[in-house]
Amino acid sequence: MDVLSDKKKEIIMNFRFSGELVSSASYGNGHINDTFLLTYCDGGAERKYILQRMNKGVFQKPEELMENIMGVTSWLKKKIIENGGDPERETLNVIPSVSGDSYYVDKTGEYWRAYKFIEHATSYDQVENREDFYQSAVAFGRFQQLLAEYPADTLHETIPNFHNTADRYEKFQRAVKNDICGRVCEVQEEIAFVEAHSNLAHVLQDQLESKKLPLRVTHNDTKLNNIMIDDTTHEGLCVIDLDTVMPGLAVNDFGDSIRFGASTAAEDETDLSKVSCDMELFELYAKGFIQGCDGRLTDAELDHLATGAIVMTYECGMRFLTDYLEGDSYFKIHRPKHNLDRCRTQFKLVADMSEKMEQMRAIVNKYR
Ligand code: ADP
Ligand code: GN1
Ligand code: MG
Repeated sequence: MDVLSDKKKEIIMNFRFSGELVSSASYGNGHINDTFLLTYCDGGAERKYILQRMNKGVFQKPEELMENIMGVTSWLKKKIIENGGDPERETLNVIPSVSGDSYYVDKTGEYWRAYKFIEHATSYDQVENREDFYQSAVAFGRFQQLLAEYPADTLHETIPNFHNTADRYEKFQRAVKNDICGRVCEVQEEIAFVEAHSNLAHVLQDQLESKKLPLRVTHNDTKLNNIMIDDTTHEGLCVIDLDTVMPGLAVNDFGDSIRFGASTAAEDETDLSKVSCDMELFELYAKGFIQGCDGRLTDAELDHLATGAIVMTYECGMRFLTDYLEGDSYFKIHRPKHNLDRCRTQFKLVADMSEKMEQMRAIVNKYR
C-alpha cells in the first residue's frame, strides 16, 4: 500500500510547502524511514521536498529526535555561514508544519517531517568514483569538527546503546536463546562466527569505559548514502540522516564508512566471492577523514581507526542476524532472507579485514 497516497492530502496540507503538488514518489534506499520526494510547481518554478515518515519503532521519542535535529542544523547553519558556505545546501533545512513545529503527527499517530530537497547532488549506494569516496571522508571528518564544541549534554540519546557493541552482543545472544521464528537451526554457521569473534564486542567499549577513547558528538550512521556529493564540484556537500547524531566514538564514524563504502560489493550482495575490503578505498578514506578532522584526533583514536572498521562491520552483521532471528522487524527488507544476505556480506568483510589489520594500521600511520 502506498502509505502516502492514502493520507497524502492530510499530510501535505500540514506543511509549509510552496505551490501546487505535481508529483510524489517513494525515494532513496534508506533502511529505516519511509522517504518520499514531492515535486511542487510554484508560479512556474519547480520546488522539491523530501517528506519522511519517521520510524516510530526505531525512534521511540520522535519529538526528542527532532529537537536534536533542530539544534544540530541551527548550529551547523551558523558555522557554514561563518565559513562563507551555502546554508541552504550544506546542511538539512527543516520545513516547518503549518503550526510552526518541526514535525507533524497525523490522525493515526504517525510522525512526519519535511526537508528542502538538496538539488544537483547525489547520494551513492556504492562508490562509483574513487575521488568521491575521499571527498565523503573529508566531509564526515569536517562534520565532526563543526560539532566539536556542540553542547553534548543537550542532545537526547535517540537510540540508547546504539553503538554499544557489547550490548548488541547480549541482544544477539537473547535472540538466539528465544528463537522466536525458529530460524536458529539454519544460521548455525553465522552464530558460530559471532561467537568466534566475540572479542570484537568488547574492545572499543572497554576503551571507552577506561576513558582511553574520548566521547564526542558523532554522526553514528556514516554510510556513503548518508552524504550528498555535489554533482558539479564532486565535494562532499551535505551530511544527511542526522537521526543518530549523539555522543559516540570518532572511530565508529570512521569504521561505519569503511564497512559500507570500502567494500567491493553491495551490502546485500549474495555472491560472497565479490565481497572484500578494498585497501585503496580504505587508504583514500583514511586520508580524507584524518584531514577533515583537522588534527583533532588523539593518538588513541588514530591507533583504533582500523579497529573501528572491523568492530562496526562485526556489529552491523550481528544486528542484521539478530533482526533475521527476530522476524525482520527493524531493518526494511525487500526479499526473504534479505537480512541474512546482509549479515553474510558483513561477516565476509570481517574475515577479510582481520587478515588486513596490520595493513590498515600501516595505512593510517602514513597520514597521522
Ligand atoms: P533513512 O534513515 O531511512 O536512511 P535518510 O534520511 O537517509 O533515511 O533518507 C533516505 C534517502 O533519501 C537518502 O539516502 C537520500 O538519498 C535521500 N534524501 C534524504 N534527505 C534528502 C535531502 N534533503 N535532499 C535530497 N535527498 C535526500
Ligand atoms: C541503517 O538509516 P540507514 O539506512 O542510513 C541503520 C544503521 C546501519 C545501516 C546498515 C538508525 O542506516 O545503523 O548501519 O542501516 N540506522 C539505524 O545499512 O539503525
Ligand atoms: Mg540513511
